[in-house]
Amino acid sequence: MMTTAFRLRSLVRSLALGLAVCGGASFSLAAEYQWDFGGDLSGSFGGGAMTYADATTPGLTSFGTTDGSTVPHINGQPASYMHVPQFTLLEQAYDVEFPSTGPNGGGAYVNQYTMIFDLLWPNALDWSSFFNTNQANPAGNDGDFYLASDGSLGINALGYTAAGVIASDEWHRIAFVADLGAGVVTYYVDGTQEYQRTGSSLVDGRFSLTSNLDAGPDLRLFNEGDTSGNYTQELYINSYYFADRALSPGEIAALGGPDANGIVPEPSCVLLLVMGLASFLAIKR
Ligand SMILES: [Ca+2]
Ligand SMILES: [Ca+2]
Ligand SMILES: [Ca+2]
Repeated sequence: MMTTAFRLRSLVRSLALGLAVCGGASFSLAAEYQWDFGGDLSGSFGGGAMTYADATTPGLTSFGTTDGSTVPHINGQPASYMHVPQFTLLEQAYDVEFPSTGPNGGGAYVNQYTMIFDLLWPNALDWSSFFNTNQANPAGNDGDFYLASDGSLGINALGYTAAGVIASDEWHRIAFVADLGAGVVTYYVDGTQEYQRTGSSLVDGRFSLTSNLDAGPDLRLFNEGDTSGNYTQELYINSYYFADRALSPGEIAALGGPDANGIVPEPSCVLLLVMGLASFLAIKR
């Protein structure tokens, strides 16, 4: 028979372990958000809001499951996806809001973050914007990260990977990891670093995001405002992940390549806390 004091110590130890693993040495808990596109724009965890940016986008957007022929499975497994069209208007696309994310990284905006996309472009590769940090997407305001027609990834202001890191009609897991105050932005494909920008601080510049201190959405996905051509493309997305911290190379490597179950199957912190509680209850019995 366990004493009450022992039970409480066990509970505290379990919770402390969970918090330590979640937050690292600093115990600072980052917010994580994910969308897995099981039929609509609702999120899987994190409480973020993804919405249609205009009234025409819902009719251009569809949801489905890979069939292994028209749309390849992911590692042989059926995956739920959102089918995104090539847009024709600046107003189209998807707005994303991160309500638990405040300013970080030494500025007034979000300067430390990670975005991960499980994506497939079905057609011959051409310029395709991942996001515009200017969520209003005005004419003349470029996207801030692109697939280029040679299969490289990047943007002039940060630099590009080698050509051919992306192939058409293949699922890839693409990560954009920003620590803007440190001047470091790193791109990964399928867990492998393909490019890193280093240099002067980029704090509160074009790559920073608005936060929960700024009313409304903080990011626009898959459109851009360069009016010299159409730099959006038809694509399929299986999963989209955002964290308001810069994930380490080891964490990105551990997440690896695309997965039909999504980028992060469970929010790691909640899972660890649940495991801690479960072990406490097991001891209690
Ligand atoms: Ca921009
Ligand atoms: Ca906001
Ligand atoms: Ca999915």
